[in-house]
Amino acid sequence: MKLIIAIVNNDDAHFVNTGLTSSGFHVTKISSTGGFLMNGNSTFLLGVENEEVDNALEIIKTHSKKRTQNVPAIMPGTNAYGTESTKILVGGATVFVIDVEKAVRF
Ligand code: 2BA
Repeated sequence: MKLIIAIVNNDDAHFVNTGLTSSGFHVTKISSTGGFLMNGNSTFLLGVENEEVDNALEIIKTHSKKRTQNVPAIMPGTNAYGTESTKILVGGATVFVIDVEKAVRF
C-alpha cells in the first residue's frame, strides 16, 4: 500500500476531490498554506493499493491545472516589496508517494 500526498491549488480541489471519490478512492482533504506565497491550497491524503497508484495520479494530473500568478517583486538589494509585480508558474499538483508499512482502521 502507498500513501499519496497531493498538494493542489484551491481552484482545482473540488474537481480533484470529485474525480477521486467518484472513482472509488478514499480521500482526506486538508486545508493547507503554501510557505512561499502564503496562499491557501488543499492537501489530499489517499491510502491506495499499489496497483491503483497510477490511476489515482492520472486523475490528480487531469484536474490540476498549471497557472501563472502575479506576485509582488522584491526591490533589489532590500527585503521590501515594490509596486512592480512578476509572474510565476504555479501547479499543477505537487505529489509525494510514500510506502505504507501498516494501515489499520479500528
Ligand atoms: P508555495 O510554497 O506558496 O509556492 C507557490 C509557488 O511559488 C510554487 O508553485 C513555485 O512556482 C513558487 N515557489 C515556491 N517556492 C519558491 C522558491 N523558493 N523560489 C522561487 N519560487 C518558489 P508550485 O511549485 O506549483 O508549488 C505549489 C505549492 O505546493 C507550494 O506553495 C507548496 O504549498 C507546495 N509544495 C511545492 N513543492 C513542495 C515541496 N517540495 N514540499 C512541500 N510542499 C511543496
